Amino acid sequence: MSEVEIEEVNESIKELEPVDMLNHNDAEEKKKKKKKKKKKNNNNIKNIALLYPDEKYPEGHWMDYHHDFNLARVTDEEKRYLARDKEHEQRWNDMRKGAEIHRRVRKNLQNKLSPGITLTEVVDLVENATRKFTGSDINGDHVDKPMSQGIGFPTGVSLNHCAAHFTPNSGDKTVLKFDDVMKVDFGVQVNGYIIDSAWTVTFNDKYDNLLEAVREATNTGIKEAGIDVRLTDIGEAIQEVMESYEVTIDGKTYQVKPCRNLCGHNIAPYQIHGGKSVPIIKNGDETKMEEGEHFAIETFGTTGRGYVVQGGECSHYAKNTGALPTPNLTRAKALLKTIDNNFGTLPWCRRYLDRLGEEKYLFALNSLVKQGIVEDYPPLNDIPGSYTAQFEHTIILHPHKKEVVSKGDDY
Ligand SMILES: [Co+2]
Repeated sequence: MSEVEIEEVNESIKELEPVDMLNHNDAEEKKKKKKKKKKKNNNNIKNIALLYPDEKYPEGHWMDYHHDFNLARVTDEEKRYLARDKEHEQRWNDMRKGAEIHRRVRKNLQNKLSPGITLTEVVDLVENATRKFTGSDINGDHVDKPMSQGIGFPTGVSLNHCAAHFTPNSGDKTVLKFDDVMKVDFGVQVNGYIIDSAWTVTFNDKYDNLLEAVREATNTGIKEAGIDVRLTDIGEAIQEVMESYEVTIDGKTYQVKPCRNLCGHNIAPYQIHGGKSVPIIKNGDETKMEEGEHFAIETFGTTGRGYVVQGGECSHYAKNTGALPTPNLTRAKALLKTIDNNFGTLPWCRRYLDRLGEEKYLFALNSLVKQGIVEDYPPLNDIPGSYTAQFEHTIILHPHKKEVVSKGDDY
């Protein structure tokens, strides 16, 4: 599909769809003219490899380790560490590519967000742009190398008391409202290396302090992260910052609480949760971060009780790893084949199955879940009436420094 890039916030959505469907020559002409103008804009949506012909992608934001036990890494043996880091250059470049795509996708979205947009339109903007930038727009996959790059996981657009794991299923008509607090959490993967980054969208400034609390809490987690740092210590630092904020919304004052059962995590190839959890409270976990690992540092703050529970219609799923049983049903076997071919162990949502032409699959899907072959990830909610916010970045623990690879000028 030819792409249209329209910057104007209000007209963009309404203008985009009808024009695309018209066959009239004058409409086509106008479109072409518009496109020509946009070609000069560096925010064009096309395969990102065309914008970086040498395939070298920009580095993220570099930060020194600040703990004493890391100091040797920036002085004495830096050269040796750097040599070791070089061995992973391809991996870092893949991640930087994913991060650059993430920044461009979210910038494009941010220009088009306003009350009245539907959540389906929001996720389509994110996912179609991701497909374009990664060059995986044919059936969501590379023709020759399936799953080599593309969407890392379903686009979360969780509202208000829903903290995470909401994405619309097909037919969802939810409209974004002026008073909503929306967490946009999406992923880009290149050769299985996933960039996981999120921010919170609001239109009403009454939430500003809540967002500030969570932004600062996430930045604290990033600052504290380092080789040999204990996970509980990161959680403790995050919690302290988060709870130091008070917010007043509609005349009621709240101390911001972390959602204590939500965590950041390390990321393994094609696996969004690599096995380590980065708590956002002091939880006593003395596991340490290690050199060469890459982590999603994310924090959630809330005006509610600070604990989320599953609820609402499920959209997110992922195949489990390890030894798995054979599906009982023939239909489930076929569905699993679709899952294996298109997602492997990457998370996905029902819309992606619909897009692949799968129909009437819920019974089979539920049986895969019951057998433990596929894991379901229902929406996670704090108490009704509460507001939750999230910020998240992906960081790389290089031997000598850390790199906040998904950092942008927006957050
Ligand atoms: Co994450």
